[in-house]
Amino acid sequence: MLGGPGSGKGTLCSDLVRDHGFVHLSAGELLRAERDSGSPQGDLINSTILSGKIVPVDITANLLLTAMKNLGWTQKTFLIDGFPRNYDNCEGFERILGPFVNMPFMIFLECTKETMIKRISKRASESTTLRNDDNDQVLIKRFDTFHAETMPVIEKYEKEGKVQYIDANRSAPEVTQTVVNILKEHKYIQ
Ligand code: UP5
Ligand code: MG
Repeated sequence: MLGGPGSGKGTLCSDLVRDHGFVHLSAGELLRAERDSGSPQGDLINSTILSGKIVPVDITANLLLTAMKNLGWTQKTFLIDGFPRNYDNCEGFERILGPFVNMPFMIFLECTKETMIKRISKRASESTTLRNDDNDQVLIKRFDTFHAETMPVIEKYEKEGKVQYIDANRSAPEVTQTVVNILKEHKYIQ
């Protein structure tokens, strides 16, 4: 699942896990958990997140690989949320996860910047556990990185015929239903 900050990746994945038993792996959540665990990589992860940049792929891909192994991966279909998000990530995806993981397609949540800003502002004002990147200064950088580095990834997978475009400006149930229909077509849901 890819999409800009606040496009609804996490919300969509939670709905699909609740209703259809997939396993959700958010690359951002894994990075935040690694940072908060006291890992030696914690400072690098935190400074990268605060600059709105993208963490070196060896860190992220290995966190995903370990999480999949720990969850008993051979039996599961995983929803990978927020990865790969630049060309470096794509190379590492192939090198580190490629031998084990088949990625049949990418769901791209297309959303206007205005909607994404509104959603993140609302989340920041309501959340009891505020993310340290949910503020205006970092958000500008997250949008810059999304346009400069993640959009080319979408274009790369588009050329391979692997992108499913979803209008993510709609309500969460509408977005989820559209994706459920796609997953049914591909036989990931009966
Ligand atoms: N909401 C959601 N859908 C809605 C809908 N359809 N209608 C109305 N409201 C909706 O949603 C955001 C908010 O909007 C929520 O309050 C929700 O209720 C509401 P959410 O589902 O959380 O959106 P999401 O797309 O997951 O937004 P998020 O902020 O998590 O996206 P980012 O891509 O910015 O964050 P992520 O955690 O993926 O990455 C954070 C940082 O980690 C990156 O900037 C980067 O520095 C680093 N990172 C890497 O370096 N490498 C990686 O591989 C991944 C992350
Ligand atoms: Mg998220």
